[in-house]
Amino acid sequence: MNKPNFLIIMSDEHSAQYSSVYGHPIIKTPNMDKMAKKGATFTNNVCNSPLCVPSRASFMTGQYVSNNEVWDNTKPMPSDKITWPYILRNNGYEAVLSGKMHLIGLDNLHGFERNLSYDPHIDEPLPHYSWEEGITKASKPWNHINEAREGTSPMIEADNKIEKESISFLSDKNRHKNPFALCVGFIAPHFPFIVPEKYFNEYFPDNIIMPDPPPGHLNQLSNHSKRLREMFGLDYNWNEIQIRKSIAAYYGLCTFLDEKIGNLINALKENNLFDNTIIIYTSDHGDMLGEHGLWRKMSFYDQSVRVPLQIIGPKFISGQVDKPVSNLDLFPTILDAANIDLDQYEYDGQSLINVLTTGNEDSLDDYVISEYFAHGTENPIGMVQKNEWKLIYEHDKNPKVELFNLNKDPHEYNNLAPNPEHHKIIKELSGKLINLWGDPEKLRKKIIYDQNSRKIIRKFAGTGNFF
Ligand SMILES: [Ca+2]
Repeated sequence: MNKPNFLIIMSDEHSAQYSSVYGHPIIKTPNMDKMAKKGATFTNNVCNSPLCVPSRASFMTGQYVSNNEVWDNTKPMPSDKITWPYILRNNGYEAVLSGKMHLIGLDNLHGFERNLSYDPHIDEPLPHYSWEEGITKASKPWNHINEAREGTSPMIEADNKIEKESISFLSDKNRHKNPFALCVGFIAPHFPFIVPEKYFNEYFPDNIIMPDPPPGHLNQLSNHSKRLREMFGLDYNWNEIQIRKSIAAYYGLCTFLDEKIGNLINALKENNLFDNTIIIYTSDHGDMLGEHGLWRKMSFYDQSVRVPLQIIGPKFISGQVDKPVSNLDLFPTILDAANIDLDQYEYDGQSLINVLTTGNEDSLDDYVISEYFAHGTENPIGMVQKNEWKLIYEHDKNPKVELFNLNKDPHEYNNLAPNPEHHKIIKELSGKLINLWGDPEKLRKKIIYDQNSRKIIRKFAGTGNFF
């Protein structure tokens, strides 16, 4: 008995580096700093796909995108996929969602009993893309930069509601018979770049870091980055004030989010739940915030793919874990923490419980994989990170490869792949990806078939009716 409760917080679009606990010199996230004192901070945690729906499907199932086949933002996850909320419920837990999980289609819950608030992103059916249509060039610049300002938005209101209903749940004294798992999905710091004045004024106009790529860098970007710039209208010379407003609003949204995390943790304490609750904070992917000429995500640069992972538990260590891990590790970690036998389930991740209880990283895998099969590419792309090495591999007749040494080149400006000296590490890391994918060309064809099938289905079912 004595099963722990879970408070699992997943924000939207929060890069690890945009918080004080991960070393940002300006952004104030004092509650994340407090979490770091109480628990474990994973310094190299990545999402399994730098895009909402596939990243979240991997988090829910513990499977790589290439295994669960939730490729992109218009791909519903089949309702018969086993998820950690279903397994917790099958073991006596109450498992509820408050806010965003963005699993589209007819089933938005995938194991959660109910949504205490709502997911504002579910109501916006997203455009469907097919690789066979090629890369379309945006006809105008990305709109969110010109709209950046202080104020409020439906997304701020959604986060306030998500927080309020989560605190009501934690404060409900009638409900504490069974252990619970409350998963809170905040929208912040996802654009629109609009945040109430007190958060905005903390950073605008001068308390920000402007993107400052080295001369010539934007001309040397990878094909993938160039395509993203063209397709989403990111290759535009905005005026500096609007860029400052966008960055200040994002920083402000990080502080706004941090306050809400602090309020949820206080609610646990006030209701005598803190000592028997495991708290997990992560995000589905990050935001480029103008670095490398990019905004939004969809990229394997640090800003887009590395996300926070902080875990507090009654028997867990406090301190840093530096080996790379990924969000699909949370599936076995949550189940393991609830003393559920993992052997009966199929998942790709690894339980983090050993490192959380002993601090010993030796038993962790030494590499992580993240994948991208959605809009803005025409081929499967994957990332493999091991120690200081990050490989980005785009399948093609002649595969396009980038290799970065994250210790010597933390900003990822210097692609080492053309240097023959690195042939061995490139072979080793790309081998891990090919081993997962099998035949990459077959994978590409499978994805295109699925995209084209959904194109026909959407034509007749109507946009947003099924997906
Ligand atoms: Ca997202």
